Amino acid sequence: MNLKEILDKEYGRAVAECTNEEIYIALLKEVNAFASQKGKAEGKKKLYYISAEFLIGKLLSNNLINLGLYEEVKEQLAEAGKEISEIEEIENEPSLGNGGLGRLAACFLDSAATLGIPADGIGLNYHFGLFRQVFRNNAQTTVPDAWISENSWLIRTDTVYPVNFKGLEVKARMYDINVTGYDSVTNKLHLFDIESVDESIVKDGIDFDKTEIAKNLTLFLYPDDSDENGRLLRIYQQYFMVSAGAQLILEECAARGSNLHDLYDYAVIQINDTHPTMVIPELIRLLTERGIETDEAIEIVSKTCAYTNHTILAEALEKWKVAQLKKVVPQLVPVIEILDDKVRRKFDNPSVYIIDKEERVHMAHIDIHCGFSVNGVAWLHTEILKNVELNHFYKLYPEKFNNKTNGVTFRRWLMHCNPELAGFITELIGTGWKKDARELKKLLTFKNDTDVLEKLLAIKYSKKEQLKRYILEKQGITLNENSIFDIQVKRLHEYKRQQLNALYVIHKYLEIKAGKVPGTPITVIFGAKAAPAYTIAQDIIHLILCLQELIEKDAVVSKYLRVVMVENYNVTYAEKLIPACDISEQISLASKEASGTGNMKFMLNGAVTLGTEDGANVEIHHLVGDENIYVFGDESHTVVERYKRADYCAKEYYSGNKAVKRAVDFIRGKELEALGDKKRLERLFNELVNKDWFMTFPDFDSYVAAREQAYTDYENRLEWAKKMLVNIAKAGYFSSDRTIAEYNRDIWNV
Ligand code: 26Q
Repeated sequence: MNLKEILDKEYGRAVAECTNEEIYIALLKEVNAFASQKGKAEGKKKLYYISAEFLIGKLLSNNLINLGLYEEVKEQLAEAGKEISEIEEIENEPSLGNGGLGRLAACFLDSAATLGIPADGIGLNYHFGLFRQVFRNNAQTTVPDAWISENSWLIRTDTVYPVNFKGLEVKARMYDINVTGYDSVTNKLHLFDIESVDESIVKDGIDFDKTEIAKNLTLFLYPDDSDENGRLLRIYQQYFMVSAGAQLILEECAARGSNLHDLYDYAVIQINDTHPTMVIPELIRLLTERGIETDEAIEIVSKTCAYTNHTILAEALEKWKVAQLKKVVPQLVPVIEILDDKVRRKFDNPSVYIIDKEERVHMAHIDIHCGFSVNGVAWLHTEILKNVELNHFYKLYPEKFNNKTNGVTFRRWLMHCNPELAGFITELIGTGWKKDARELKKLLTFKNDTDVLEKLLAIKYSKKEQLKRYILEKQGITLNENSIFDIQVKRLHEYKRQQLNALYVIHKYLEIKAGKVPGTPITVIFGAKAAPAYTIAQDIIHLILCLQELIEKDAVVSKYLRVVMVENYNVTYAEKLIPACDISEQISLASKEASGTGNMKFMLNGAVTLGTEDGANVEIHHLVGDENIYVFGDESHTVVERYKRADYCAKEYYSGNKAVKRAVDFIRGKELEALGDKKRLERLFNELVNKDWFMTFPDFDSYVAAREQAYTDYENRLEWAKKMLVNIAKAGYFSSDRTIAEYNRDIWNV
């Protein structure tokens, strides 16, 4: 790519004379043209990955890397005195996802394109995505996060489908984003939108009139669903996505030669959690409309659809009232009733019915009965689904259940975010790992090579310096690059237990006050958005921000311990934080985190995990061995049994454990009251002492012990570097290329 020529043609100016924005726009056009030239993966059968979330992150560097253009563009920019990072700054990050599930969908598209699999994504073009988080008075506030501009990666297409709601017909227009594979083909992400969206109805943060569907349908991802109109809006969004998606799939398959009776030979639809479940009744409806008998239509669809479960939290399992569906999509209700009727005739176990006795539709039950595959996202998660949560279904359909341990794309999560480490790995073992991540194992031969270990430490240090510069610029906070970076970044949820991390911070603060200072200073970094209606999550953010301020103002303690909560944690922030991390906090209550994918990204970048035996941490532990991970806390069977017995009493632990009591009491002590909101802090205190639903107290002692051990071990720099090296070397298993190859082998067969 000749940047000079491109800019000369576009603007008649030299590279150095162009603004960053002009360069960005020219690159965007050029990259899209390049991507199209690559051609798409072709074949009779195609995978459609349908998801309410695609957390794709910025695309410029990602696409340049995948198209093999990154180095030359970077060099040409440097010749003109420009840094590619300045050009990256121009791009808005589309926040079309909440967290793990959405980011996984983006990694999967990257890997499918890389492996040359015909695979497109189907989703929604939310204008504001998820909210942008702003801290005010030590609390989270929310504002719309507009990302679409003339110069986004969206390509408007001429494809339009009608979508019918009760009393309202709208048009779904398809927008495409190119999905570049690494040294491979270009697939598509199809995002549907309606023309009549009106961004001006958003007032006062992220509030808007939830009843004006034609104006608000694609404004936000998961608008506050704490009121009835919000819940209905979610149904509108889901149906809009699946109806347009189903029409696209039928049209494309017919064009490839399907007579629709053989749809499953032309399409496989992976349903990403239950949010797109309505695609099943919608496809059945569309097939019968096209003259296929209902029974056959059900069979065709059941051979086409596969379902991935991402959570075992009861409250996240979607159930819609029949009455709600009737208000929005009455045409689907008879189809769902037929499906339910079939289930009732076949099985006399109410726990597997689709419609329960309270007239609620269990979306996951539709997926399990009417799909040919049900998969969990990590070994432990799938075991829990089979043996506990979905055991009734497992007994009916053991052959449908399978595990697909998650993975992440190494293009974004190593080559892009940590070129220093990627380059060093290539120096040591060649380039083969980029196409076959298992080759990272070759690094193990350098386990006792002091030069290699020292270089690893030097790279980590430089990534800490870079993060320091970034946070200083963004938030005006100065980190100590010589401290231990101990990081927990992920959505805020009680089961993820940021509150346990915060209790440790209090504990450490009090220990330092008492004169027990750590050998190396510690920087505890948090990043998390909380759902606006999730009160306790907001309270936990408040606690963390108050602790940040308290310690900041304490001249003595702040020499040894600092807390920093980064604002508006997103993919771009993750790309800066993860390479700079020493200790990766993965401390969910065992059995609750389906997999986690941050854990994999940290490991790949040479952080050592401090975690519970939960989700994919179990597999990380197995791969790296006891020496190279810090594991603590009760195991999942203990937790599951404790829930079953329903005899957990937080107060007993609180009264019986001095360290727990001291840390918890601090939440409503005078130091924090002076900085924070008494009501919030009291509420959090009471929640912990009287409920502690995610059982932080039983794990507190072992957590403190494991964390102290990690800090002690950190002092021996070469031994620590060995742990880093083993983590990097063993991370190959967590490449999403491996995950996608398994999906294709066991489920998709495209
Ligand atoms: C449901 C009902 C009403 C409103 C919102 C929702 C809702 C929204 C988003 C439910 C779930 C989600 C997102 C779930 C999610 O991100 N799960 C994560 O998926 C990752 C990829 O498999 C796993 O690694 C994580 O462990 C899991 O938490």
